[in-house]
This record gives sequence, structure tokens and C-alpha cells, in this order.
Amino acid sequence: MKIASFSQTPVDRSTARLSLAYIWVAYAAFGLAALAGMLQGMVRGGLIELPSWTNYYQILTAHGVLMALIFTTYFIIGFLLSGVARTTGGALHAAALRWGWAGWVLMTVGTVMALVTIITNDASVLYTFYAPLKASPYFYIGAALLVVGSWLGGFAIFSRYRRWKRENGGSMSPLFVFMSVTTFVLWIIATLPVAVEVLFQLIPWSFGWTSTINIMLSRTLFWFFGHPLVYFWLMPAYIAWYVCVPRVIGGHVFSDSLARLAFICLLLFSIPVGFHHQLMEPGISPGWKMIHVILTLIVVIPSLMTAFSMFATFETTGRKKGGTGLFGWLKKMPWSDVRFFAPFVGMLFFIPAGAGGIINASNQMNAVVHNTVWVTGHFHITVGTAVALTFFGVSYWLIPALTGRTLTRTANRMGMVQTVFWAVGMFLMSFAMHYLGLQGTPRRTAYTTYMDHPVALGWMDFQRVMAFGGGLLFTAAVLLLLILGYLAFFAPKGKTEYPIAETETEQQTPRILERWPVWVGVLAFLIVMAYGYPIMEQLHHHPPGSPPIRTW
Ligand code: HAS
Ligand code: CU
Repeated sequence: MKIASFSQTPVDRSTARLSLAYIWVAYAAFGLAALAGMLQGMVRGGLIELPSWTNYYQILTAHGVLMALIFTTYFIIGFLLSGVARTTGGALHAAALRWGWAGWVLMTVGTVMALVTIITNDASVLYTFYAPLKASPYFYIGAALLVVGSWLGGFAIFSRYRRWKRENGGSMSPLFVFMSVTTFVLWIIATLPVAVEVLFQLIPWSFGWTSTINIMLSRTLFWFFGHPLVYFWLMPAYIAWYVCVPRVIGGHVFSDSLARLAFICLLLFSIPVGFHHQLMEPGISPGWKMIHVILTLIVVIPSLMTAFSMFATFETTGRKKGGTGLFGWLKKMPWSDVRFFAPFVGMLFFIPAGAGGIINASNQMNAVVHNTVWVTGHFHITVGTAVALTFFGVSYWLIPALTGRTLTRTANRMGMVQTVFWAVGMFLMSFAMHYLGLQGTPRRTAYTTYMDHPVALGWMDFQRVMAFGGGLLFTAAVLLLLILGYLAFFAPKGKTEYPIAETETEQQTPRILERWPVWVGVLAFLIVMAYGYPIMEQLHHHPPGSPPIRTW
């Protein structure tokens, strides 16, 4: 089906205000999280000791929750709302705005609740809040509000989407909108199991209404959500790669159908794979783990399609600009434009990051790396670099576009410096983490020399490299916040483009790609197949439940 072309009108003021409200909370959380991250690195490197009123695990929880859950979710909703408005005529209608603001309020109440319990040291349970570690019930209630609030943000997108379809006689939606809808369909389905875990297991148990908890089930429900969570972070970055970056380099969307197919594959295959986080856990039989591993390897394919698509966009654009020879097109990329440079560096990091993911997913190799800092290294180059650098790259144009200011040459140059600091910091830190992980250094552990055991003493040099990388990252974070503050409040007034690329020629996109009942149906089938029987088993055969434990 022919894709409707969309208007190139800028985002109106009320949508901009809503998007910015999300983005500010995102960056406030980011700033605090970056500080916590640097402190952690220094503790583990043996460079500092924390004062007695706090501890490593409290700071680690703050870092994980603020970075991985708050920064990402707020940024994603703020970004997608603005892009959906941008590609559907420039404005969200009143109902969508109401959903968006209601979501913001609920999420913010939840965030404050969870943060207070972390600050009072009643929730040092890390961002995975594994039972039997027990947090204050208000931590879980805060998390639940955050999730429900984020659904309302999704409803704002759905609402605009449905209205657009009605206004346009049911024609194929703009690519940005389609991808945003897919991201939120994934998110809403993926958060249902964790909502069940929080509402029916963790909250009653932490209030003391139930005395024990079925740990195996709680972890299964968590990872049922936990893997699609990482794709909820990645898909908005992919939206920027597929739709915004091509425009920045003066090119086009390589293939509309390929992009949509990749997103449908991400939706289908990133949910029924959670056992790849539980490969080393007892209580799940190897056959079921095997099925999840196969589906995990299938979910790699849409990422490979994305890599292919990005290379194709870069090469066709570079050649059109006169790049010749095997790699001449690379020279034609706008290397000094941070709107391209930051996400591009993110893409480069994603190549080893994806390879590391495939290592993790392989049962035997997972035995080597599971629960070591290798895994911490893996997620700092996936979400912490590929995704984060893309979000920074987007922020550099999104914030001035929404505040009616300009991305000045100096801000652009500072953005390049910031990107380099982030990349070098992350390279050092995550390289050390991967290396140490292979030596067996555990993750989620405060400073210790294991009674001066020679093996553990041998880790210290690399732990200092981690700390040094963390220092660079903190510097980059401060620089980022300064630049973004400048772009929001001080940069000269003017117009900044909201880059949205279109396909070059009229392309025919199969209508089936937008038949939601088909895809949600297939997904439901895959979920029942991958999780139905194991969850039944975990409900019926499980060791005695665990009472709550407070280890700190
Ligand atoms: Fe992962 C653990 C497997 C991707 C995040 N992962 C984690 C955790 C996080 C995380 C946060 O199977 C830790 C959770 C915890 O706290 O315990 N992961 C995978 C696999 C993939 C993968 C198979 N992970 C991600 C992404 C994340 C993320 C994306 C965040 C955004 N992960 C695992 C497993 C574990 C795990 C196990 C459990 C480990 C354990 O034991 O605990 C794949 O889907 C990755 C596919 C990606 C690719 C890369 C494609 C490359 C692209 C870039 C192209 C570059 C271009 C540049 C175009 C195959 C798209 C042009 C270049 C030129 C030179 C011109
Ligand atoms: Cu995963």
C-alpha cells in the first residue's frame, strides 16, 4: 500500500510543552544517576570509601533505577510524543494531550515515591528488585505507578494514531508513528507480567499480608518483562536511526517495508525469550531454556536487518554525494555534525555489544559470564552507549526544536567533545568489565579483596580502569547537561529542524504489516507456547516460599 506523505510542520507549543516536561525529568534523573555511577566506580576501584550514612547497594539501586528505568522511560515518551505530533500534522489533539499529562503526573508521583524509599535506605534492592530482598511496599507501589503512568503515555500515541487513521481514510501511517505504536504495543504487553509480580506477589508480601513469596515465579515474571524492557529502550533509538539520521545526512529511508518488518519482528520475538536471563537458574527445565535461546537468536535478526539498512542508507547517500570506491561514501558523511556523529558512535558500539549478547545467550558461555561484571559491561555498551548516545544525539536537535532555539556551531562542537568523552569513558570502563568478567569478577558487589586473595588482588588494576572510565563518563554527563541547559534557555532564538526522512521513491508497503490483530495474535501464541507450561509448573511445583530478607 502507498504510504501517505506527511506534512513537515513543526511541533506546536502544547505538544512541545508536554514533551519537554518528560525530557526534563529524564535529564534530572540522568544527572543524579551519573553522579551515583561515578561514586560506585570509585568505590569498586578502591579509590574512596562511602560515608557511614550510605552504602554501595543504596547508590547502585539509585543508579540503576534512575538511569535504566526513569531516564529511559521519560525520554522515550517525550521523544515519541513529539515525533508522532511532528509526522501527523504538528499537534497532538486535546485527548492525546490529556493522556500524556495524566501519564506524566502518575509517573512522577511514582518516581518520587520510589526515590524517597531509596533515599531513606528502605529499598536497596537494585533495579531488578529480586525477591527475597525486600523493599518498602512504597517502592513497589511507586514502580507500579511509573508503569501505569507510562501506559497512559502510550495511550496518547494510540489515540493520535487512531485519529490519524480515521482522518486519512485508513491509509498506512507515517513510519515514525507506526514504529512508536509498535514500541508501545510491546511495552504494554511486556509490562503486564511485572505488574502481576508487583501487585500480587511483592506488594502483599512486603506489607506482610503474605508471609512468603514464590521466588522462581517472581523472577520468571520479572524477566518476562525484563528482556522486552531492553527492546523498549532500543526501539526508540532505532526510530532515530531509521527515520531521523537519514535526514540528517541528507538521505532517505532505505526501505519503508524493511523498517516496518524489523519492528514487527522485534515485537514478536523480544517477549518470549526471558529465560536467557535465567539460564543458570534451577527450576526451569533445559528444554524450555532451549526454546527461549532459539527465539533469542531469532530476535537478533531484526537488529541485523537494521545494521544492513543503516549501511545501505549511508552508502547510497554517500555515493550520491560523489563518494567513489569501496569506502569513499564514508568520507561523505557529515562527521562534524553531532546530530549524526553521536548516534553513529552509538551504532559502532552496538556491533560488539550485539556480539556480546549472542555470547550471553549461548547456554554454555552464559555459564562463564553470568553474574560477572561481563554482563554489566554488556549493558553499558548496549543501553549505556548505543541507546544513550542516540538519545543525546536526538536531544541536541530535539530540545532547541521544541524551545524554538538554534543548535549553534559552538554547541555542536561541544556536543562532539561530549560524545568523545562518553565514548572513551565507556570504552575503557566496559572493556575492563568484559575482561574482568572473564576472570570471574562478580557483578553487584561492593569493594572487597576477598581477604586479600591473590586472584582478587589481580583484579584491582582493571577495577581502577573502570573507575577512570566512570570519571570520564561523569564529566561527559555534566557537559551534556550544560549544553542541553544552554540549548533550552540561552541559545539564540530561531528554527531548528526536526529531521524526518522519507523514502526516496514511492514504495509499496504491504498492508499486512499494520494489521495489529494478526501480530498481537501471533505474539500471544508465542507467549503461551514459551511461557504457558513453565509458569504452570512454577505455580504447582516450587520449593517453600521465602520470607522477606533485608540484607542491608
Ligand atoms: Fe542483552 C543481559 C542477550 C541486546 C541490555 N542485556 C542484559 C542486561 C541488560 C541488557 C540491561 O542471552 C542485564 C540485565 C541484568 O541486570 O541482569 N542482549 C542479548 C542479545 C542481544 C542483546 C542476544 N541487551 C541487548 C540490548 C540491550 C541489552 C539491545 C539494551 C538496550 N543480554 C543477553 C543475555 C543476557 C543479557 C543472554 C543475560 C546475561 C546474564 O547471564 O545475566 C541481541 O538482541 C543483540 C543484537 C544486536 C546485534 C548488533 C547489530 C548492530 C547494529 C549496528 C550497526 C552499525 C552500523 C554502523 C550501521 C546483532 C544494528 C556503521 C558502521 C560503519 C563502520 C560504517
Ligand atoms: Cu535479554
